[in-house]
This record gives sequence, structure tokens and C-alpha cells, in this order.
Amino acid sequence: MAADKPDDETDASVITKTKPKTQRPPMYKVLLLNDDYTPMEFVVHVLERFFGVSHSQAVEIMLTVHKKGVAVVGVFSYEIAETKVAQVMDFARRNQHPLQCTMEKED
Ligand code: TYC
Repeated sequence: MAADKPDDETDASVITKTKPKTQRPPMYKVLLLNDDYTPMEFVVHVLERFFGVSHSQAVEIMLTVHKKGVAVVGVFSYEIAETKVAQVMDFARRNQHPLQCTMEKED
């Protein structure tokens, strides 16, 4: 018996912990897609310029996309992801490369 405890501490409904539902904004993955025409050096430059990665990280990501077809280059809030995609697509178009960049909501 828990005669020494007040009712509200022995009641199961009080003891049961409810998971706190912290509201976080959804995050978006920015994906880079492979194609047969965009030069590797251009993709490396894009990664350095718009995603702030080092040259060796950029080469690594570019090669992952080249071999696997797609890679996540970063995870951002909706607005930042949208801006990155627009910057990459605009820069690729202005340089007449078919490079594709998209975003996808994180699960
Ligand atoms: N496949 C391209 C080539 O062989 C290189 C490339 C890599 C293109 C990554 C796009 O997102 C890309 N020149």
C-alpha cells in the first residue's frame, strides 16, 4: 500500500508519462540529380558555392551523385531549401547545363 503517498501520486493516469509533442518545423532535403552532360567540375563548383562544403567534400558528393544517380546535399527549412534549389537551377540554366536540383520533405 502507498498509504504514505497522496492520491495524485499513486494514480496511474498521473504516473503515465505522456510524450511531449515538441512542434518543430518540417525540414527539407535538397537533392542533386545525375545527368550525362553536366561537367563534373561544374557540379563541384556548385556544391562549394551554394552549399559551403570544402573542395574534397564537394568532389565526394559529386561522385556519389554520378555513381548512384542522386544524393542529399543538405537538409534545410522550407525557405532555405527553396532558395538553394532556385540558385542551383538558375546557375545551371545560365551556364547551359541540364543539372537538376530538387527538394523533398523529410519524414
Ligand atoms: N554524370 C556527369 C558526367 O559524367 C557528372 C555529374 C555529376 C552530373 C553529378 C550531375 O549532379 C551531377 N559528366
